[in-house]
Amino acid sequence: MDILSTGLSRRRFLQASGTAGALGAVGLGGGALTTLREAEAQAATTPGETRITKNICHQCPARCGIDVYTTNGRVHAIYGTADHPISNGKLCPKGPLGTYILYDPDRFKGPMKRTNPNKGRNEDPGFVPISWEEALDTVAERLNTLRDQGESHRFALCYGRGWGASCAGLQGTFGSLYGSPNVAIGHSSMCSDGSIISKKALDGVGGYNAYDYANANMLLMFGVGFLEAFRPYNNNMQVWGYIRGVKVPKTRITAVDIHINTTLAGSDRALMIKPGTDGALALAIAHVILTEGLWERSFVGDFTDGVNRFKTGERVSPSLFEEKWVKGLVDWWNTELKDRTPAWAAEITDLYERDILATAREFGTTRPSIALFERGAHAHSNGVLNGMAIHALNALVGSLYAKGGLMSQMGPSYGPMPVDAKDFMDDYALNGPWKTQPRIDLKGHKDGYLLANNMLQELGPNSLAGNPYKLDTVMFYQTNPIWTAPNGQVWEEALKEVFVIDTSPFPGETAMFADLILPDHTYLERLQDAPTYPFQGWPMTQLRVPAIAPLYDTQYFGDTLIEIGKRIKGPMGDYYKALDNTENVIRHLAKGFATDPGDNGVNDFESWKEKGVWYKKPYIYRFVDGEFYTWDGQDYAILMTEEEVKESLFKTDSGKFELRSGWLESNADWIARKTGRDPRTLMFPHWEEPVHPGGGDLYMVTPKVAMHAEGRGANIPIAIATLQPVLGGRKTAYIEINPQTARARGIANGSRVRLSSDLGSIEGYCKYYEGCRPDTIVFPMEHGHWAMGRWAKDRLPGHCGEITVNQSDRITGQCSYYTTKVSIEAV
Ligand SMILES: Nc1nc2c(c(=O)[nH]1)N[C@H]1C(S)=C(S)[C@@H](COP(=O)(O)OP(=O)(O)OC[C@H]3O[C@@H](n4cnc5c(=O)[nH]c(N)nc54)[C@H](O)[C@@H]3O)O[C@H]1N2
Ligand SMILES: Nc1nc2c(c(=O)[nH]1)N[C@H]1C(S)=C(S)[C@@H](COP(=O)(O)OP(=O)(O)OC[C@H]3O[C@@H](n4cnc5c(=O)[nH]c(N)nc54)[C@H](O)[C@@H]3O)O[C@H]1N2
Ligand code: SF4
Ligand SMILES: [Mo]
Repeated sequence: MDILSTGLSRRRFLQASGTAGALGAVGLGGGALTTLREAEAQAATTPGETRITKNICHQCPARCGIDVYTTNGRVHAIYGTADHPISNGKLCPKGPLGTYILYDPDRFKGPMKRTNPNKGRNEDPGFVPISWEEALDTVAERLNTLRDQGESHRFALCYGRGWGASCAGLQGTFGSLYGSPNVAIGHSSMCSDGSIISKKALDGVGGYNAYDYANANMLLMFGVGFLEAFRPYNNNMQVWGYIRGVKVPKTRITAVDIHINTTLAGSDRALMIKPGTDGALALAIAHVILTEGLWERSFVGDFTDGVNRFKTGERVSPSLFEEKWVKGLVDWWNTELKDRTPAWAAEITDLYERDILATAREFGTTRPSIALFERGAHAHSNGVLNGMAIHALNALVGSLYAKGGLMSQMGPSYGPMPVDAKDFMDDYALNGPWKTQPRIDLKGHKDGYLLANNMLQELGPNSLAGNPYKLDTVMFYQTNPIWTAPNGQVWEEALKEVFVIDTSPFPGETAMFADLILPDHTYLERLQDAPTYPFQGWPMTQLRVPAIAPLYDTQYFGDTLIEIGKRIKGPMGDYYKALDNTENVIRHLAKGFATDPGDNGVNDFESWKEKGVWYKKPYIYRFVDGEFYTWDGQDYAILMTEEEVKESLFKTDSGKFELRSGWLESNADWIARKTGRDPRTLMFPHWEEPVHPGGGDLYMVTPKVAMHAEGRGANIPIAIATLQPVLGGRKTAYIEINPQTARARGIANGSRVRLSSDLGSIEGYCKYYEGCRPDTIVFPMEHGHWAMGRWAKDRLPGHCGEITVNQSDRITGQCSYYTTKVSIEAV
């Protein structure tokens, strides 16, 4: 299709080049305050004057604070905000590229409807511009009709990168007022739920951790792109410079991965593990820590007589060990750990026994030390078990809530919403037929994924199969599953038979299947709140302040949702009329700062706008010498009771770190049925062979690299050209292949190859790389678009998602992206 003809019709062009007044008149959805804001931004751009507005980079979840420079109505530079705790005046190489996103010539210029009823990769959607009024009325009419028919559950709202209370935060309320279990379904299971949920099994918290790297003396990383991706990427690089260059003693780092990336290259010890086997390594490390008596007694406890009875292969009587803040250590030893020697793990992981032993001794004897893991370790069929085994190491060395250890992230002191949704529930919302419907993705369902948070990757396949039912209307916010879900081809079929609404400003693959386009502002044009992703534990929240008035006839997604809400019949409509618009919501959130001003003086909406960030140090909880304390304003001096620890820190039934997971144990029947695991041992971190579907003979791993911006950066030519600085990928991204593997298949360095799995084939170019395991091929995603703009589409290599099998961890729901096996041949 011709993106330009659909994106910038003559009518849109006229609208776009109109005055601020015309924009205000066209943008019916925004409401009075939004128009005021637009006028304010416009007025500020007096000729010759440079205005700096605060914003948050949108390209990855690091959420770096940025200063946006606007002169003569044009944004021309983006720098890191100097007094922002994450960016500290610095950005990663992607940060300054935000102008390419704002001025992307392929952006949607306003709301549009599809005129071609056929959907497919080669079908031009035939988008024609419509007014916001018509667009919003169309959506509301569909939703009101579904509700009248008692079929409101057939409306789903899917989202990816939600930012805060004024966008993703509004969705859950929309679902409960309207009456759909499918509002909203997040992409967390396609992202990193494997991390959140495997930790929850042990500590009950259920969130990403915050880390005190600056005070740690050892980091043990499993499948973490610390210098490529791990959040917050920009700050990781800064802290790396400190802990490896300035700090005395230098923080020791062991990194475990399947290829030598920047992180491994910069570490003291690089362990090139067989994919999917990190759990075996972690179990062996735990074995050594116990047999050699290296555990932290002030956290774990000790044998009552102080004599260590953890001897390889020998059972221990639980009565001899007095546990402190852990539960189930001896049971874990007896059922699993006693035989998990380094020699055993060496066989499974393809690592040297001596390296495993040395890693274990170093980790066990260095305090404070942190074991961290992310998608490399948990995006496998056995991911929950790998994650649990790794997280358990933090308990063994007493790192939870310790100085130089890990914490959980605190939320900001937001004020309440303008009105309470509970006052606007009608009988349908409270008791309608939707209440008995399962979620389309079978999250929380015994036939699906009982314990998962979300299962977005199942939505397309389930709707297509009509199991549990077919969807009628699906709306997307910041997610593009036709391209980012595994085996997205199934989504293409599914979305052919559903009314699709996309809110993306960009012509992504999912947008090409849309019936309605309700384009969002880009991040430099919108007012939006964004609390931090886990960082250093203390609360922080940020604001995107529009740098300029919207270039086109777009509308912030949060306002689009409110405007749809206003058009739903009954009290729900009244709720959204009372909310009015997102600026009103954000102003109410900021009221919370009045009684809890930030360290930088932010105490209301205006000061938040000026500084861009509200934060409050220090983190208030700390583990010291066997007890937990809270901050009294001067020191960690207030001793916490066991009840308080249970309430705030270990949210398990026992209030302890459960090496024998009570949560898994209470679901043992279901887990045993669904996974075939032994009901007597499934509650412990234990070893299980990963399942590798796909039918090939090589593992395929598709990691993130520094210039990769999830599925959102592909239409920035400079980012794509520098995506692979080491391998030299310029117009392409090379598939890394070990020379030995390539030669055995007659594949020359740099040549064109075909990768195949049971799902099909894609082509690309490969490059010999000694730093890649011989049994594994690696290539970064972000390539292989067939839409998304002129620079993104129709270029090699093909898209790895097309040959990635949709297989998920049954407990965490984590999509096992790094588990498919493929074959490779020269073409
Ligand atoms: N630059 C950049 N940063 C980002 C993002 C981005 O798009 N670009 N996206 C953000 C998002 S949404 C996320 S979820 C995070 C993800 O952050 P990470 O999970 O840290 O990143 P990934 O690249 O998914 O995977 C990390 C590493 O796991 C390795 N790996 C694969 N299989 C295995 C295995 O079996 N064992 C081991 N030990 N390693 C393995 C990969 O080679 C890769 O180096 O990054 C965030 N940060
Ligand atoms: N093969 C493979 N696939 C993967 C991964 C992998 O490692 N390998 N990683 C996975 C991970 S960790 C993640 S998090 C997911 C991410 O996958 P998705 O949830 O699909 O997220 P994005 O790729 O960021 O897609 C964002 C969508 O939002 C649109 N968009 C961009 N900017 C804006 C905006 O300002 N407003 C609005 N409303 N929309 C916008 C884009 O056009 C695009 O359609 O991908 C997963 N897919
Ligand atoms: S680390 Fe992420 S948020 Fe920060 S500048 Fe880079 S892309 Fe933007
Ligand atoms: Mo992610």
